[in-house]
Amino acid sequence: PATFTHQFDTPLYKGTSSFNTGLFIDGKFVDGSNKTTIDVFNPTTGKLLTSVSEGTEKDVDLAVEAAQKAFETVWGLNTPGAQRGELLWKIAQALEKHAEELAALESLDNGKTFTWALNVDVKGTIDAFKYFAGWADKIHGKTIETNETKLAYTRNEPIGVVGQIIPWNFPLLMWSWKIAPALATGNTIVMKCSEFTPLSALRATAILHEAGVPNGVLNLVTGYGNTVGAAISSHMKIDKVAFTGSTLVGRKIMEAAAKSNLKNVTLELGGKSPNIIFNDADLDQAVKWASHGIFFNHGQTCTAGSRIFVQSGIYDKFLQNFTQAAKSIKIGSPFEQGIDQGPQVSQIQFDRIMGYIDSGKADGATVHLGGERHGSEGYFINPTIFTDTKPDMKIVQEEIFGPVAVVVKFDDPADAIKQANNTSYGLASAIFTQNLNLAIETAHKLQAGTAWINCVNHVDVQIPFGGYKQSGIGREGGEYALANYTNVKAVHVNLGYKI
Ligand code: TXE
Repeated sequence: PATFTHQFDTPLYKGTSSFNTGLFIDGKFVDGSNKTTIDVFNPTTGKLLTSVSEGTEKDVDLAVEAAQKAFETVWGLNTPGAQRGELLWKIAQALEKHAEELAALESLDNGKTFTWALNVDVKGTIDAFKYFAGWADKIHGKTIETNETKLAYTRNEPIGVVGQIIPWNFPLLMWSWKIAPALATGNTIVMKCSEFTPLSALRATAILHEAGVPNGVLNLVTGYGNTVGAAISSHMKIDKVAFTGSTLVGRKIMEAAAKSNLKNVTLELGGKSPNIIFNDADLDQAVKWASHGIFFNHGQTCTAGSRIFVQSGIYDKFLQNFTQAAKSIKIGSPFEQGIDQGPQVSQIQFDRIMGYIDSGKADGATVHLGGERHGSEGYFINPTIFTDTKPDMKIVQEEIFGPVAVVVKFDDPADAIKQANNTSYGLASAIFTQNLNLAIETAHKLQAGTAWINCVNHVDVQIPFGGYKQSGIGREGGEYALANYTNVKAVHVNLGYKI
């Protein structure tokens, strides 16, 4: 397979990255069985960057075979948890050595700023391996009392070969949030990264191999969703699939799982997260967080605080300051000093977001700020604020996944909660107030897997993360993630009961 070499000569990072762009199966980079490739574009310029191997259903079969062999020989119950933990810690250290290179690849391929890529994506990736390294030798069952003639206990056993399908908005971070808990619990992996952003996963997979991950334990099949993704979710020898992406595809994955071998499914899907700002909020902080909530990662965050409900007493002042904050966002090349926002990830996403902006205009909402592309090259969109919306408008109901906020005025807290819950999603929510009772009462009434009080988009790997309603099934992060990758076996030992 081909090698991709890129010389970075930018204000923020200088260095060379060179790695194989094949599929990674059984410890080796190989061509796809059809020898075809997928073009990868630079979102900052819209120009072709490179191409990577395109996997097929047959390649998924080969990866599953390798993963199964590894599970039965070198991984799973053959390797004690402490040893798996040690390897995860070594992986974290190896990734740390390549932190800047990985951040640069992420910026090049995804368009996020180098600084954020380094401090959020790569740091979060390293944190994930360190955190789950600690769990690897603490995966305990229980002993359960029934009566004196029985000893009953449980074991949390690895599932076996797991399939993992990830998106393009946090390519490396989602890769690590899937891989680290699966390895800690002793599973072997067939991973598919997004066809839009395969570079950091390819480089990081090679780094993991060098750090000592045995052949077949981690396999990466780059490819399209309707071929490789579909083959993973309908594979008869994959007993679990974990997915992050759109609700639409999440549905397809559950369907494929149901129609094949009823594999265990966990889903991290979209969101339309409410951000409720009460009259007594610290205005300056609320404005800064709200801006981070929607504009961080160019709005391409599943937890983005895209619906901002502001109580009438501070509505005007909030809108004025929030508009100022949005206007001060510096847009440009992700590798320039002082840039806050790079391009959207792809032409498709750019078009989708512009389509939502047009629908907001057509439905009669007011474009308070932005609403247009930025510059003439690449996929840049100016931070956009809509006001005067109605609850059933598409821009209020659907996930836009771009730098587009909807600001809504409210009087009564009960009405804000009702509007906040008026969505098919339930991923995250945020509340700004200095009244602790109001904050907690509101947090408990919101139908969402996360309630942030006086902050937004503040994710840590130690804390469970996942959705209510159509935002997903299962929790990643924290101890909760371990359940995604283990089967519970109950063992009954008869100590003398006779029949
Ligand atoms: O996602 P897809 P897309 C949302 C966001 C965005 C929209 C569309 O609203 O605008 O989804 O993005 C693989 N079987 N999110 O179309 O298609 C695909 O190859 C199996 C929110 O890019 O869901 C990729 O690896 N897999 C989200 C992965 O699914 C399939 C992050 C995600 O891509 C498949 C991304 C199939 N039939 C988008 N079809 C979040 N929760 O953060 C595609 N895939």
